[in-house]
Amino acid sequence: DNKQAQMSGDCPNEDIINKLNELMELHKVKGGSEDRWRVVSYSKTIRALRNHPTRIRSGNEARRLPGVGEKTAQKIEEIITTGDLQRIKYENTNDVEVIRLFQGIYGVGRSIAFKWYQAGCHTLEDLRARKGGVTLTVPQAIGLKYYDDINTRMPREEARAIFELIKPKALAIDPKLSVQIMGSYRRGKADCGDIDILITRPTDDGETHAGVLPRLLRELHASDILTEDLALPEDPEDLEATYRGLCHLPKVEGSRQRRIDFLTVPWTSRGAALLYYTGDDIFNRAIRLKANVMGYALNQKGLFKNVIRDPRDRRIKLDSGVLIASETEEEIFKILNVPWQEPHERVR
Ligand code: DCP
Ligand code: MG
Ligand code: MN
Repeated sequence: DNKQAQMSGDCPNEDIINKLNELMELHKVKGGSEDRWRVVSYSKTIRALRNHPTRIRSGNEARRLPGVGEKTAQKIEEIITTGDLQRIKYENTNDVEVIRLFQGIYGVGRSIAFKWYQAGCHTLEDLRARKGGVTLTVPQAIGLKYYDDINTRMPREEARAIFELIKPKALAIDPKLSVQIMGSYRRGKADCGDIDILITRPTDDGETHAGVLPRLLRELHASDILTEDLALPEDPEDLEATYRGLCHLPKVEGSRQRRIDFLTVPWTSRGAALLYYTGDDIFNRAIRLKANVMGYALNQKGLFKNVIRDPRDRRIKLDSGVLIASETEEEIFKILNVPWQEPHERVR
């Protein structure tokens, strides 16, 4: 079926999708208002092409797909007949390349990348020389220093090996902790961009995991597993805290620096947290949207009803509503009427 075709990459229109995707990515980097609606338009076309079971043979045929306009149909015609899309070369100017390169630095978004470009930095070496008097925050400087490592995905075996060093150290602090690896690893991916670790603890004995994270971080630094801090928890005593940093396999010659995220949550919100941090991000967007359509709101803390949003800006909550589910993933799926999906099925 289509899903199968999508996963195995033998979609009959894969070459067209790839070219349109390349163009879409360029517009994403540019990020102007025109670019943004182009991104929306190309993503619709790509979705339509993915769902189309047969090979598209002409621009006219493409024009009949849902959401495909005249200009996009012309581009598809060009890809079919020439195997290429000239617009990609036209959009792929030097600034786009450089801004994309800079966005690979931890903590750098489009606007900072653009600012540095304007200041005259066009390569990572320029940034290292602080050309044009640019300034980097401490985390950005670490991101620049380990640019290659951070932008290289690790084999899942390495994520597991690092996790297996960390988990016993956490359990040594408190054997009742729940310590789980999430993100792409939990989805079963063969490679991981980072290691995402969720920590929580049942409270039936009146205890909590308060204070565990700072202790664990200290021990991981002492044992040369953690190498750099990128973002420390705001309030380390809080049950809900996040940490971002770099780690590596200690005592392994030439082991690469890897990104690691820790997240602690109250025991009661573990299901919602697990759901959110398992992803993937597109799955999360879809399930959040489903919740919204049903009049609920879903986030990493739980599923809520009676949320009142500002009609002028739907992102603003006037009333945070009433919590209806957060302890297990299963109950959240159930209330949302979404058939259970194993983590490895939760992919775009
Ligand atoms: N997440 C999300 N939206 C974001 C960022 C993250 O919903 N903008 C959720 C879904 C992700 C999870 O958090 O799966 C972990 O985030 P990561 O950035 O670590 O992404 P993954 O682990 O899925 O992929 P990667 O292998 O690239 O780390
Ligand atoms: Mg991850
Ligand atoms: Mn992560």
